[in-house]
Amino acid sequence: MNQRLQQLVSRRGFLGLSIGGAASVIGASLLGRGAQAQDATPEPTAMPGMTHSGEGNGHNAMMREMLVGAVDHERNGFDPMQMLVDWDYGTISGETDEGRPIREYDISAGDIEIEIAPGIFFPAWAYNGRVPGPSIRCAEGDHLRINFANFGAHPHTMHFHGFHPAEMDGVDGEYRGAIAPGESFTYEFDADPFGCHLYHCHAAPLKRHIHKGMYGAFIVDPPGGRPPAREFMMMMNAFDTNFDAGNEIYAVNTVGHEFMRRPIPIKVGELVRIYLINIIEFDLINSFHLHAHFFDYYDTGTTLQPTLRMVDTIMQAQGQRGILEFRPRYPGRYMFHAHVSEFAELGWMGFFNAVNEADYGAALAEIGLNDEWDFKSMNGSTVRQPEVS
Ligand SMILES: [Cu+2]
Repeated sequence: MNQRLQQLVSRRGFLGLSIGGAASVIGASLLGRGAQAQDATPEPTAMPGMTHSGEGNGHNAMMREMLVGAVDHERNGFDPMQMLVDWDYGTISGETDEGRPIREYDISAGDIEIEIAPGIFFPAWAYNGRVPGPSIRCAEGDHLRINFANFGAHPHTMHFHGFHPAEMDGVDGEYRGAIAPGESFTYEFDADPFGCHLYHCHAAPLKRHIHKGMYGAFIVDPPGGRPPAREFMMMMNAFDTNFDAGNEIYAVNTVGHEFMRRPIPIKVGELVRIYLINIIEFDLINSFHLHAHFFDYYDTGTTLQPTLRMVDTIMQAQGQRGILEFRPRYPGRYMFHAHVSEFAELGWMGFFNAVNEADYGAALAEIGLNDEWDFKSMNGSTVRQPEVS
């Protein structure tokens, strides 16, 4: 058994997991190297275009460090690949006296069980039945009405990052406070300032409500928009499956190693923009590292000029977020992951698949995507609709 992984497993107390889950994860990382229980362990899912030629193959070696099998996205009711691009614009239901759009969103809270890695289930509390919740997107100055209804078994709130009056802050015990099961409340404020923000539940105990899954992206476009780009929302999250105040599975958009199994298709030369948010509980720092490229970074997304240029790693504490921009230079598969090796091994690692224009359709098809995903990734902005190249 790989000694390093063995230490990880014992430190994280995987025995607290259900039998199926424990077997799946331990099998994922370890059984490829040993002889035991091979029959009961599913074979690693081959990455598109990958060959399994033997020990000398770098990709193959990496696959043995991965979670194996696939999560049933249909049963979950959401797909991390779609979460990259599925913005929720709400419904424009009128305009203010000054002529600004009124955008309305319907958000509910509820209790669901989600599969966060093959065979590993987590009892989540969720906004609109998904973790993370819907990626709320609007333009600076839009007047927002968030109609929140609690269908869960616990009191919850919606606390948005951004300027707003105290009554709309969504904090337990203040003003309207937590919304009890069966009750509802409308949060109403102007979208301000533009940036890459987030919302989350602020009911007590806070760390429990957050790590259970109650958070989502809140993206406010600047007046005039940003330059056209292929845009993705990445929520760095993690799950404490045995409630020992430490995370067992780490991910972007909930499902561990999902983007290893399905590399994200991008085109050589195009501008790629990532709205990156860190919400993980229990660990102080998360990070994002991109292989073979350098990117510009806009801290909190509240400026139009980068706050960091030409970096390949950034770190975020809980609640921090920012925008990354880069252009793929050469075709090929490029990793992105937390530069905290433990997080990467426990799920927070993925690939971009950079291809030339002519090969893009095939790259989409390889992982079951179509033109609609391509269109959504190129047309996220509420302000400026970029041309689809
Ligand atoms: Cu809550």
